[in-house]
Amino acid sequence: MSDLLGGRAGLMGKIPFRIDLPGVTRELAVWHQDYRYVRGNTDIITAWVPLQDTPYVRGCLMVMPGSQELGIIEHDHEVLGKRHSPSGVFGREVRYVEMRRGDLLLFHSLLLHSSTLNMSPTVRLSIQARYSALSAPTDPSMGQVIPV
Ligand SMILES: O=C(O)CCC(=O)C(=O)O
Repeated sequence: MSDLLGGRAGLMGKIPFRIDLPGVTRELAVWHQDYRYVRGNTDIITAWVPLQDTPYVRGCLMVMPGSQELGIIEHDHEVLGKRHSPSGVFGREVRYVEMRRGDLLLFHSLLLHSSTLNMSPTVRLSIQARYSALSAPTDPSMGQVIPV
């Protein structure tokens, strides 16, 4: 992590644990950059960890490779009542990131990504840990930053 962040790294104390029940859209994360929610600085890295095999039908993540190069994008569309996504980005390449239990997906806080619906008959569990350079500012809502 320190190599990726170019300095001593810290783990943010807020580590969400997601429980995505089959067919439930309530907590679906529409296309977004984590920076919109995590704030602090733009070089934060998310570690997305599925706790079971997560193929397409169980709601693997979708990403737009290279979209972190676009910088901070306005999330100008309201979706599902309370979430926001950017418009004007949907001409880009999209990849579905199917994962196995034990895999780890690391991505930059400006990378555009989205949930997909859990269409399997079983629950989808995941955690998202976030890392920042200790020297960079972080938002207090993400908790204390613990040196790693
Ligand atoms: O787990 C998901 O479906 C979405 C997670 C996400 O968008 C995130 O970790 O930033």
